[in-house]
Amino acid sequence: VRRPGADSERPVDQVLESADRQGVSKLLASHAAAWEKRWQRAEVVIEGDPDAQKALNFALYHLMSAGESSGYASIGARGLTGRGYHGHVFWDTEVFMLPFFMATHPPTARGLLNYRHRLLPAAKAKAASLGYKGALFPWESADNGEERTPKWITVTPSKQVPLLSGLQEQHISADVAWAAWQYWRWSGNDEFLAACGADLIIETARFWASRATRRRDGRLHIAKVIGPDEYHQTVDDNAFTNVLARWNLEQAANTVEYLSDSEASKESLSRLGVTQAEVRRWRRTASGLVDGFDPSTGLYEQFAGFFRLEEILAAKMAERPFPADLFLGAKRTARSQVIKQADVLMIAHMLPELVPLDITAANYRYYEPRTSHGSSLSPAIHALIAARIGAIDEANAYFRMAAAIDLNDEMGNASQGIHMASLGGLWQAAVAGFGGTRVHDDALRIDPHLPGHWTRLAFPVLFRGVELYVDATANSLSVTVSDRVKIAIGDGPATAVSKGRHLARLANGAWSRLEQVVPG
Ligand code: IFM
Repeated sequence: VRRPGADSERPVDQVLESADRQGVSKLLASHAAAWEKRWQRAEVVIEGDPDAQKALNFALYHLMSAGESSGYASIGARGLTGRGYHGHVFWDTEVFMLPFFMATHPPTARGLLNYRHRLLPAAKAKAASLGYKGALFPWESADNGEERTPKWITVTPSKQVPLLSGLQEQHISADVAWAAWQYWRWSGNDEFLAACGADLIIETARFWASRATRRRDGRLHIAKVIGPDEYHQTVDDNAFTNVLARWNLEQAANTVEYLSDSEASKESLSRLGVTQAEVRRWRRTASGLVDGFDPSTGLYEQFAGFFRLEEILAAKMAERPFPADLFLGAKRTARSQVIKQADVLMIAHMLPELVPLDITAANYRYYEPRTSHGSSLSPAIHALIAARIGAIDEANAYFRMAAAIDLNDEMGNASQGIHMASLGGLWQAAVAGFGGTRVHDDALRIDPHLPGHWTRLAFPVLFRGVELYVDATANSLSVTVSDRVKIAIGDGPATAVSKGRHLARLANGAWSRLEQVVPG
């Protein structure tokens, strides 16, 4: 696909001539100035832990290098650094990397979402080819949005096994919808919702509405999927998939209601052909979907039948991370409770408002020892969740594990390129985990929990067009804001603060109110 008006359409010699005219020192100076500007809007400062600082610098450098805002390209699983996965785009981009861009460089986040929006026709064609409505994004996406997951994987020269992710890892559709919704919440940009976000959220909801089937128990089920944990395939009612699908359906209905209130946005609803009957169906489907949650234990069952599998604890098998399927064999692994990566915990990560802290902690305690971290996507999410539930030493150990994936070639495959999702996850572990930032309604909540040896954690974020600089120590929190914005500290209420610097202190485990110390 050619990007209209892009440099790639200008003859190469014209581009070179223009570069030549400017000369090396001018080009270098503008390059350095551009980097300086981006770095200032993103740099995470960690004092007291040079290794963590290095890991964040490494992550930010690669994230910024790989992202661009045209909407014609996205970011492959290995960024621009290697041939692994042939440059294909996975949920890694929307769930692991995009949050970094939303908070530091919204045009890139918007470009990544525009890429999915541009490829909606192919996602609709994929859903239709399987007999469903709406949009099913490809598990592995490239330039034209067709499914690029290989159908077979070669294990030995004489042995090939089918690769089912392209058919079954359907949570990708909800992941894209989640990213669109997150972008809207962070930016508050209604134009985006009307022009792009609504299409992504509604077409994916249409897929789930046609995908769920009613069984004799009267409930709705989603059969034959692969959740984030790829060791278990062709499973029914993966909790992550079902909860995200339910959330996707509800957000589609909420989006329609929100847009119906504004004359300007009604056009997008008529473009999408949404009817009130359809909205009612989304809500009915959402409330009929099973989710595997047992209120008596607080646990989500990862999928139907998971609790009956052989109980093998990855934590007792070997030092993690390790590929459990290579140790146990794929078949035995599939019959066991050993999992590859955060799966149920991804619900708590992506939808924290639906999973209270005690439930998050119960699921962390259950699934963490069963997780081998055979995927690079897993350790950073464990760092983030552990930080959120106050298990700071574990969070710190997981942060280090995530940092080592590329800097120590922990998985032994860095020659195929670096692991972009893990790098986006590291930023999230620092800013959303230890920094405790997340959107809460129309406010930004900040609830820092620093590892004992971190003497300072500071970072900028952009929320609803307002620049914030968060600067935390073990017992103080300074927030400088460029304009009026709503903030909540710890578990306190949201309050609007005006331009300037504000300070809160932690005493006896509770944050004081934010006091303005420097007016704007
Ligand atoms: O998207 C991931 C998946 O979750 C685990 N296997 C590798 C993919 C690409 O990074």
